Amino acid sequence: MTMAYPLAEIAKADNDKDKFLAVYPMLRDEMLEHMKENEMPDAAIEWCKTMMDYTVPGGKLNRGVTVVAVHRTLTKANEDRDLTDLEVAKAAVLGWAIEFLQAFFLVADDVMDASKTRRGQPCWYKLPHVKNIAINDSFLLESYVFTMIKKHFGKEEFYLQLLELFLQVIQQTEFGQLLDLTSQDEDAEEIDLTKFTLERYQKIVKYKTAFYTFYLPVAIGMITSRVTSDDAYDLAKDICCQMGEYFQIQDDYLDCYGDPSVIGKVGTDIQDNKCSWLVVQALDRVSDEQRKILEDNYGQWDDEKVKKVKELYAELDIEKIFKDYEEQSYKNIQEALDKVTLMPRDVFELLLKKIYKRSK
Ligand code: DMA
Ligand code: MG
Ligand code: MG
Ligand code: MG
Repeated sequence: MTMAYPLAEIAKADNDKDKFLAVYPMLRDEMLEHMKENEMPDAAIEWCKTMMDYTVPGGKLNRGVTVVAVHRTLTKANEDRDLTDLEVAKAAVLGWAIEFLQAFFLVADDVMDASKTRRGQPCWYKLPHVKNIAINDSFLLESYVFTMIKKHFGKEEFYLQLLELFLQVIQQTEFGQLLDLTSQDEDAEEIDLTKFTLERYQKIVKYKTAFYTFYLPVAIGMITSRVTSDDAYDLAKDICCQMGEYFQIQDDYLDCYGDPSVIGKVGTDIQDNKCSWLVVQALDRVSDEQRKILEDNYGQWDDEKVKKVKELYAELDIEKIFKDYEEQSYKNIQEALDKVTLMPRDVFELLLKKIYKRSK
């Protein structure tokens, strides 16, 4: 069964984020109701309620809110009108589908990356009563995505298009996570720095981040706004991949230089032996002795060794290299947007504004 959309709350809220948030309790309760219909006992339902509240709504919600914003921008451009509260509610359901998807990826990502905190609290798998159950919880979060899409969009003519988009983006993200997790041989005695190339880096981030973070919310907004031109989707993909690369480079920068109390997580990329943008840039500039420092200290859970890597980054002025990159990348994306005629530029501009010089 589906519940009533919280239209009064949506009408009352004066910004998209609050309108978006108003839809969460309905969706969560629908998922719990769905479990009841599947003979799940109260304790299982209670577990999932706690799990969803812990892992789903506590982030920046940029991806989810973007679905509403894109749908609004395209409706304004095509029909010269604002969205009704019902249209906002339905777009918000798809926005939440992305946020549930993101929670699925992050719960699993934190296990795989051995992270400690996320969104200012211990990672879900870190809770003593959760541990490995988090793996199944991540699968459940993914399954809810499809339950909510079917409930709310199962009768739309674009239902199959939506499903295929989600399935494709999930697979792309998992391909990216595969590359991210296998960029070093776990059993090797020494690390192989020759594997940390810019080409490899670009492929990892396009797949693990760009598709689900940028292309997915934009493409959903396009589908719900009945955009049918393949060229428009290709163009959106191209620009979203550029923005996604920029966004993940910021994430890698913040992993090392961000304030944990602001980003809500403690960095682990150096310890995890990640093919981070920072190490790729460092390798481009090191002397033979400096390269040796990286070989001896990168990829180990040892605070002294992490410190040595960070000292090397400071010597190479990686922070400045990032700041220059950030300016250049922003300019490049602006130039790409100048050429956009197939779609209203605002669709992408609003995404870019949200991430430029972000500190979290
Ligand atoms: C994020 O990579 C990608 C996915 C698909 C979750 P990451 O491990 O750098 O993310 P975070 O820094 O948030 O752990
Ligand atoms: Mg991670
Ligand atoms: Mg990761
Ligand atoms: Mg990261």
